[in-house]
Amino acid sequence: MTHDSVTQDSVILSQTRAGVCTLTLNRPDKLNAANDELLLSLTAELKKAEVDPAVRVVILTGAGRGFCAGQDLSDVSGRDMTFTEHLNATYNPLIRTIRTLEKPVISAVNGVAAGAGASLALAGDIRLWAQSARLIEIFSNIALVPDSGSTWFLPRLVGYSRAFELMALAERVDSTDALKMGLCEHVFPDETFADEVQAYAERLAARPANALKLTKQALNDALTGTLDEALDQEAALQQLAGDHWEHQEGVTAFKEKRAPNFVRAED
Ligand code: LHQ
Repeated sequence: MTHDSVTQDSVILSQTRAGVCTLTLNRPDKLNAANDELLLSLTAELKKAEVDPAVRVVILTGAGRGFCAGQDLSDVSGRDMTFTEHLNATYNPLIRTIRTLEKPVISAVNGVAAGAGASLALAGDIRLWAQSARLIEIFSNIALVPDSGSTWFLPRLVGYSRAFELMALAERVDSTDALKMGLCEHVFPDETFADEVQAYAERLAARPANALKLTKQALNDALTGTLDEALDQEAALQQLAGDHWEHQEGVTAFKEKRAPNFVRAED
């Protein structure tokens, strides 16, 4: 948490403040619909944030009134790639990068999230929505199947049948229903959304980074494994957490009846 920085790129804006890196999809005229440049830049920016010691938390959000309207449909005709090749080259590395990133990623859904944009909204470790945000598993409107992780994320959050219904009917979910269904953790007013998200992210940034990295790894592994595997994984990762200075600091702070300081220059 040593310096603040801003870098500007045509399709992804990056700003780091108080340990929080905000990556903003920046094609507002198209509701941040994704072309290859946007997807590859976003993945590259995430990888940069992962190794930047000034970054402890990453926010993904959109410029303008949309979060992400999915694949840019004006950018798909005349491609010399198959759908499979396209997904494997762009969307899938992005989703894998988010889920394996060794720092918390917040999907800050400021507006409509449709198609692969809905998948991106679901892929964050934490999902914060603006009141006017909505999510549409819109793929079936153009007779495609949900991709970019939606088939994995959505049924885990809302159950099989609700996921199937949302996908089959391409029904839009507003923020009130999203909160009830568990598609997001918090909804904030549009007017204060960016500030609320930053404040939330700064709370996360003050938490023990190593413990959160290991927690993310454990939870992601547990989602696909057995109880036995989870117990073994917890025992192994607990050793890594327990051997880290953060643990000493947490215990010492408890004994000294003070707040722990989990942010150190050497991190
Ligand atoms: C757009 C888009 C867009 C281009 C809004 N593209 N311009 C697919 C294929 C290949 C491989 C990989 O995976 C995928 C996965 C997918 O993501 S498939 C799903 C693709 N996305 C869609 O089908 C969504 C299309 N957009 C919409 O249905 C609406 O725009 C939504 C419901 C998102 C928002 O509606 P409104 O709030 O009424 O906004 P709008 O429709 O007026 O859009 C504003 C502008 O953005 C407009 O441009 P214009 O020049 O007329 O102002 C749209 O054309 C443009 N835009 N989405 N995906």
